Amino acid sequence: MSLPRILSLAKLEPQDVADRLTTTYQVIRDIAAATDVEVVLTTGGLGLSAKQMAALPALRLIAVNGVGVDAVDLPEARRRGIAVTTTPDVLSLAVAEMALGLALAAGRRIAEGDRFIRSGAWADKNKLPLGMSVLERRAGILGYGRIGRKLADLLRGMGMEVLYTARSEKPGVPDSYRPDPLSLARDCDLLFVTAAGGAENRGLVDAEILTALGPRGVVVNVARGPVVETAALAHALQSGQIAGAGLDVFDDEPNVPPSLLEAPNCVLAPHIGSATTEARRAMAQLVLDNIDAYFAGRPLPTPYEQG
Ligand code: 8YV
Repeated sequence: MSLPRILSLAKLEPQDVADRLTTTYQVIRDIAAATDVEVVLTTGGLGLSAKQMAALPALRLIAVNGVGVDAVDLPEARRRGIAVTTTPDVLSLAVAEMALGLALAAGRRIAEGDRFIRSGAWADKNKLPLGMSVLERRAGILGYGRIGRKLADLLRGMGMEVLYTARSEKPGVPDSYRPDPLSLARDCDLLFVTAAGGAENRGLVDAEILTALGPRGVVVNVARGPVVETAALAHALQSGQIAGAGLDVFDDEPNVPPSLLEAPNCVLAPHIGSATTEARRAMAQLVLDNIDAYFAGRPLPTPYEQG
């Protein structure tokens, strides 16, 4: 019996889970050769455009290896009745950990210190400027979803005061609510951006928010590049309006603009928030579970519910 055909725009990791995919399915990599496929595997970053969907007339399921669906044309998927699945929860700790790491790296000048040694500056008896205590500052979470809440748990566990903003106040949570990003930025020092990407949140962190954050402020973005206005952020870093930034996501990945490459105290990471063996294994397993369920006619384990 021939294996069911799927189109995969992404490679699953680690290898043993990737092998499970290729032994269970006939994996097509070229969209032009996939006009008959009912299932596409993609990533949060790659998504699937309406144009790509148009090339796939038999498409029934878009299985995203990630949680971001901003790159999937959801209205088109809904119009055609195509289901979308994601990999919620299993990557939250990894992304939260990355956010914490970026905050510590920026606040304690860890990446700068590494460059300082390698360039010979330390051996030449130079001094690195003082850093800031990260854990003694107030944290603000912009985007209080699964990842934002996991991060809040970590930060609170380390003794930090945590504030958050969301569309409405969440009953029974231990963190303090602020009704909008501006009041959050005014009242915190570390602004963690964990909000969803997409048109709704484009430019949510702009010049006004960065000014409100102030000269002790650090912005950490593990969400999507466009949620923070790049030009405003680069300007705020260059002019000392804020103290630093830690960025895992960018507008046009993998290209990072010179304005950020040259900005002082800006720690950069190549979109590796979920890139741990543990998280990627669990994500890949969930992708497989969703695809298996589709072909078996069972309910999808983690459908993305379109609001
Ligand atoms: C990865 C992500 O980019 O979950 C997301 O939305 O951005 C990341 O986990 C990717 O989707 C992993 O394949």
